[in-house]
Parts: sequence; C-alpha cells; structure tokens
Amino acid sequence: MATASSDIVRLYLRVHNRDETVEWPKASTTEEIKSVLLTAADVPSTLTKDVVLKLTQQNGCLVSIGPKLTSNTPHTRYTLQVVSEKLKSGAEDSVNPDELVNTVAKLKGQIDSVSQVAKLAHPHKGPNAMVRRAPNIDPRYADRAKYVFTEETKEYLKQCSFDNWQWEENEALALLELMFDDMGLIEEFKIDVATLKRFLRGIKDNYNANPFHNFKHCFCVTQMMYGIIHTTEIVHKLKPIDKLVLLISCIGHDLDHPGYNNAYQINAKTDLAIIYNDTSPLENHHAAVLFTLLRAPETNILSNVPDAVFREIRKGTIRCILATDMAKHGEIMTAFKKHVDNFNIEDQDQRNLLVQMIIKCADISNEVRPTEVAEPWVDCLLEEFFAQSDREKAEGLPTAPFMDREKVTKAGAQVGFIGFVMIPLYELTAKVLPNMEAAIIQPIRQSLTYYKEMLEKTEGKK
Ligand code: 0WF
Ligand code: ZN
Repeated sequence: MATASSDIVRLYLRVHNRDETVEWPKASTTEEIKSVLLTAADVPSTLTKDVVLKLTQQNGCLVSIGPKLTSNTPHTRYTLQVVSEKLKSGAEDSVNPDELVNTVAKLKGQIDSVSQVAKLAHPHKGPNAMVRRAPNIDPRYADRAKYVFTEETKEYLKQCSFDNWQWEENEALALLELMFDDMGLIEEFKIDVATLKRFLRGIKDNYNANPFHNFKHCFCVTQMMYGIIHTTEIVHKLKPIDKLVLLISCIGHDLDHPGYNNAYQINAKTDLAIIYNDTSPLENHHAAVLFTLLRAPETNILSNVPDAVFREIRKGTIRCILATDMAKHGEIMTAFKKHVDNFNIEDQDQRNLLVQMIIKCADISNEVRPTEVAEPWVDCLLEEFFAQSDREKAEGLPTAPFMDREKVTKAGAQVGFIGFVMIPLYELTAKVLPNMEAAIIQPIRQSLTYYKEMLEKTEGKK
C-alpha cells in the first residue's frame, strides 16, 4: 500500500458501491476538497449546488469535509454518499412503515393543538396551515435513528467558521440534539430524549421554505450562538437556565416566518399585525409558535421542570426572541453600553442583556463565516427582500430602498450592513466577552474588505 506523501491527503472511499482513491494537496480549501469528492461521486457540475456530501467512517461516525480531513487507509475506508435535498423524500432506504404510521398518528394529535396559532400567519391556508408535519415526516429522523459524530466534528461545531452547507437537515437536527447534550441540559432539566427528537422535528417542520428565513437559518443562528459562547468561554460562566434559554430561543427565533418582514405585516394590516397591535408582530408570533410546541405533551421538552422554572425559562425566551427585532437594535445597544465598563455577570439584569446581545450577534452573523459559506446567504436574503418589494409594489404599499431590486446591489448592502450594524454590535459585545477579535471580528473585517473591493469594481464599471 502506497502511503500519501506529507503534503498530500489521500482518501480511500467507497462510493456508489465501488472503491475509489482520491487525493488533494494538504493546503486545499473546503471548496477544493468538495470539488474532488463531487467528481469522485460523479456529480455533474450542474447539480453540485443541489447536493450535500456525506462522509462516514466504518463505525458510522460522520466526518466533516474540510482542510482538517486527514489521510485514511484502505482498511479504514470511508463511505461517501450524495444526498440531494431536492430528491430527499423517498430517497432513504431504512423506512419502517409501521414506525412511520405511528409517528404520523402521534403528530396528528399535535396538529389540532397548534392550528390556531398557525392561522395567524397563514389565514387563507385553512385550519392546519402552520403544521405541515404529517406529509413531511422524514423517516431518517425517526425516534430510533441515531447519528454519531466524531470528536473532531463535535469540536468543529463549536467554531464560528462552521460550514452549514455541508449538512443536510436531519444531520442538522442531530447536531442540535448534540448541543443540548453537550451543554448538560438534558441532564440538568431532565429532558426526555424521545421528546427532544420530536420537539426538534416539530421545529424543523414549522420553519417555512423561504429563501432566507428557513430551517437552515435557524440552524446557523443556533450554531453561531454555540460557537460564540464556546469561543469566548462564557459558556463556563452562564447558568444552565441561561444556556437553555439561549438554545431554545435561537432554535425558535424565526418559527413560521412568512418571508415578509414587520413593515409589510403592519402596512398590509395582516392578522399578525392586528393580533400584536403592530408591536414586533413576527417576533411575537415566533415565540407563540415555539410555546405552542412546548405546550403539547409530545413535544414539551420542559415537562419535567417545576412550574416556577418553566415560568423563568418562558420569560427569558420571550425576552430573547423579541430582542431579534432589528427595530429594537438601538434600544438594546444603548442599554448594554451603560454596563460594559463595569460589567457584572452575577447581576441578573446585566446577564439578561448579555444573552440578548449574544442572540442578536448570532442572528445576523453570516459574515463571520468564511466567504464561500457566507456569500450564498446574501443571495438568499436579497431574493426574499426582492420578492417582498415586488409584492409591496403590486399591492400599492410603501417599499424600503434596501429591498428594491432596482436600487440594491449585493456589495452596497453588505458594506453598509457590516460597517454600520455588524461591527458596532460585535465590538460592543467584545467589551464584555473575551477572545472575540481573532475568530469573530477579524473575519467580519475581512468580509467588509471583500465587499468594498466588489463595490469598487462594480462602481468602476458604471
Ligand atoms: C442584505 C443586507 C443584510 N446582510 C446580512 O448579512 C444580514 C444578516 N441579517 N440581515 C442581513 N441583511 C437582516 C435579516 C433581517 C434583519 C437583518 N441588508 C440590507 C439591509 C441589510 O437591510 C437591513 C435590514 C434590517 C436593518 C437594517 C438594514
Ligand atoms: Zn433570524
């Protein structure tokens, strides 16, 4: 057996029932490595955007695809699978029909209990509008399904450079479950694991397929929160209840987002705006959907906590989710600024503010990630914004210039957002949280430079 030279990574793979050997230089980027693996898996270049590659060790552990991947041997050959998000339904081979029927029956009970909240965001879609779970149940995440992750993946999950695009939805669910476990929350709050799996599946099913405000965004925000609290080591100073509040707030923070922002809700006088009297209608709705899931016995991961603790978790979670309304940005920045020079983590009010700042950072954090991970998110957001603006024009409603396809450029939008919103928010947080400069703020500054150069080039062409 020839061994790989020290500057080459050689991987022995089983792909499409055949053995393959692939190699790349050690200094390769994630994109370059993915491209080698896509070629090995015969994925046509026209489809590379639609697939997720899954690399598994013989013991079933998932291996993350990136520069940290090291050579293996023919005896430790990995399996390479191509998962297509588009072809997902029915693509799995381990469907147990009885299990599926039982799960559908269980979830149907839940449908009735959440349907009233659903109608608020989708008044024209019938009584069960929000709950699209029954036809959507994915057998790959049935109660008995278990994903095992390598220690390397578990560490990678704690980094702010994590590549969300490498993971398909069911793996993302398993990673969310891992966060509950890793932070000791399952033990601390006596969370039933089967209920946690149903809760997470309920979460996934209650995110809409919007271009931006979808389940992948939910996962990214949650993972970034997890990355921030580990990078800054504040995870060791937060109380278990703060960690639980942060985790369920991030997971639930955009539930059932209709793809049109608060300005649209208010100007169009939607049911959400009427119910919540024009006050953060979306964020109030996200929290209401979350607590509807947390009220249903099948998905109530808080059923084993005393009522007083539940009340505290509920209060903290609502506070956190409402903090993600960008209309509250200035107010929260001003409140936090008052404490930064003498911050006291033992003070409950100051800790509450810090937790709000962390979820705010996580919510708008795409530009912390490497460019190849972050940039597609801008395209997704602009697609959603442009669709809103088009609809507002069609309905004769006021439009915002930052959503107008005739007025916005990607580079222009990012230069403004990074410079005037992101950097001030992160720099202020960094006055309290250590270790933010290298792993979090520097990548944002690099991204600002990237978009400034893009802006100069596009301006130069005019
Ligand atoms: C496209 C740009 C933008 N860029 C981002 O990286 C990012 C992350 N989150 N968001 C982002 N927006 C928004 C999603 C909903 C709220 C924040 N936009 C155009 C301009 C920034 O739009 C806004 C939106 C809210 C407040 C200020 C400007
Ligand atoms: Zn969000």
